[in-house]
Amino acid sequence: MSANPKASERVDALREQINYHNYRYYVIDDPEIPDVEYDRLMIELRQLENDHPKLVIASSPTQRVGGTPLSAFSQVVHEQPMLSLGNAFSDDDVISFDRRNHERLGVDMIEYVAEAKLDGLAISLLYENGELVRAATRGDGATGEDVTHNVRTIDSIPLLLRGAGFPKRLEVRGEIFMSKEGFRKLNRAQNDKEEKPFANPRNAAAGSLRQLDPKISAQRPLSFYCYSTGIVEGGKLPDGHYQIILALKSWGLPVQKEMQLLKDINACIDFYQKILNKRDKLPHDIDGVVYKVNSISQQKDLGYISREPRWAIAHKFPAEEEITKVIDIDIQVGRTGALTPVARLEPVFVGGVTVTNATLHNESEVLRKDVRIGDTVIVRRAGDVIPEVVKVVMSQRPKQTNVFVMPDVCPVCQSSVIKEETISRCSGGLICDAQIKEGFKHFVSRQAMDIEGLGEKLIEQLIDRNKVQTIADLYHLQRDELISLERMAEKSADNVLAAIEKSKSTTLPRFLFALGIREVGVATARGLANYFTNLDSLMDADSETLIKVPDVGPIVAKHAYEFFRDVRNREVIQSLVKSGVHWPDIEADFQDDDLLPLSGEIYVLTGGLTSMSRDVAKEQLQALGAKVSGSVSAKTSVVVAGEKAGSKLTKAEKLGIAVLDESGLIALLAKHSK
Ligand code: D41
Repeated sequence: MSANPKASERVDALREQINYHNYRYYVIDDPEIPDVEYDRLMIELRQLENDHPKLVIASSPTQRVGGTPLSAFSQVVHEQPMLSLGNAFSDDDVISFDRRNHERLGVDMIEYVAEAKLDGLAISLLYENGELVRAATRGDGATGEDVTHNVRTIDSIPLLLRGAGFPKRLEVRGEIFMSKEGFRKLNRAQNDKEEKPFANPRNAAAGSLRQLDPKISAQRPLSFYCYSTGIVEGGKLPDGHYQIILALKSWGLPVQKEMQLLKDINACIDFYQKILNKRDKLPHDIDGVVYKVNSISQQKDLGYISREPRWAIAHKFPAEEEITKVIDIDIQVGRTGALTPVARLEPVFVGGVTVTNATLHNESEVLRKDVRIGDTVIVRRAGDVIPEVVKVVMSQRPKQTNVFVMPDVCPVCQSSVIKEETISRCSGGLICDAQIKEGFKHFVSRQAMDIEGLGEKLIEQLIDRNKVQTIADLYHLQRDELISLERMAEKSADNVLAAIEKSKSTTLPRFLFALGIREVGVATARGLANYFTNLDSLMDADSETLIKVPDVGPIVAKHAYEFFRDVRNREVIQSLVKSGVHWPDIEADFQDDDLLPLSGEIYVLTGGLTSMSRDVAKEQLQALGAKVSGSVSAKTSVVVAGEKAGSKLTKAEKLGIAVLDESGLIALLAKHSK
């Protein structure tokens, strides 16, 4: 008894359109309409449902966030147990898995599906007549918790399946996870609210799913990919895991991109390498690759053993976090005198390498984490990053331990230590051996003078035996002085001398970088070189002039200015030049694309500006080195949103991209228009 047939028709049409656009967005990753248009559809639907409450149904896209918070989760007994996965830790384990399958099946060829193993939580979604009726966690595999109210808030999970042909009762299984970006954003928000941050995306996803109040879950950036099925009644699925996944996708369920049908186990191992190489670049954490026998009849023949299917295995990646013990806490002195506490660890295999040290960053970090000698700690090494201590396992702390204290004198030269905010710095300067050694290492490094063969050990010997005092002395080294050193054959001595000779022919940016002026990295060195074009004008520049260099602020200007006022530094430079270190002249050139203040940034302009035309804004941004693009993507650095900014702004907010309003733009242009 629909009071208003017109409204009812429109409501149906809107729901259909919204579901269709969700599918385009979340499943096939090819949105057809801008976000504002989508928002308009949702607003219209909400309005109509408000005006005609009788038309509201549970599967309406407006009904994702349900009523009142629960007081507890109810239990769900899985009609079909949710199995777990056996693990393989090496190629050999994988090959044995394949051999066992061949033996049991008695076939020549076995096709596998390989898919990235998402690091989230396994979930079961039950669809009845195409409608999501229940979502449950895996729990112990036999019994889980009913989290329907929270799962409904995950936008990528369809409340209604698309099309026809799906079984009347269909249980879809998959993984709920949080993207790395979503995790960072959530933790920033936790931080702003002075609430405890989550340790990793997996914990954040778990915590979000276990909220009793769906309004909170709804604000958490959760995602979902499906990877298998459970109950299937009143319909049939294809005889192939891959084909089933494609069918699920056609019904509107999201499927990950990192999934392939492969002809044999060798192709699986290749796939593993490929995924391992892109692990860091993926938008979400994964902890391995899963291989599954594709044929469902072969899966049935292979069967299960102790709740693990014989037809599937997880090929694990090296763990990025491991547990080990802190043997000692050392203090390292850097080139600029900064003292860095470093944990000496019992060797542990993590992230694919054996780790014996992990940085503790600075005093306040050590105290915040309360790391002590003797502690058991979690160390993390992800990708190429330096290993770090994540946290202490407090329950394993031995009885007698001491709180870490930062020394008040430099452990190398005994000069006093000065605190600058979080950084403790040795005041020894040129009398501190550690700083001198680090300065030499920096001078010879690849991006600086690039002197090959002059390694750490050699530098230490040269300094300890007084063969060199300053970097300029490197250019006066004699062949017999080098040969007299430990482990220095004549041939290597000649190679080192040749490398030193070769380094004399350099460039001004390299030379400036090599000097090791505080805060002057490769890019700043290039900026200084291009601005002043020759060393003399730079050495004589005052702070006001230095600040005019793109990318140079008051701090860098101060460091550079002070560096060149120091007579000792001027002497070293003079001596280097006298020894023959030289570089070609630089032509004044401010157009070098890498040097401009907004180089490498991608701006998008949207909405109307009142103080200038969009074209002028575009020109000015380009003049500062920015690229100006017409569409927002994950690569966009900043969106400038004028009046009535629409879908681009919405998208920027969704992607967590920085947004500037008109006054922000004006301030930005003013700041760089020196
Ligand atoms: O990505 C995953 N985390 C993932 C987990 C996956 N891609 N496939 C999986 N397949 C299964 C079987 C073979 C049992 C259907 C799984 C899991 N299981 C699983 N996740 C947690 C326990 C088991």
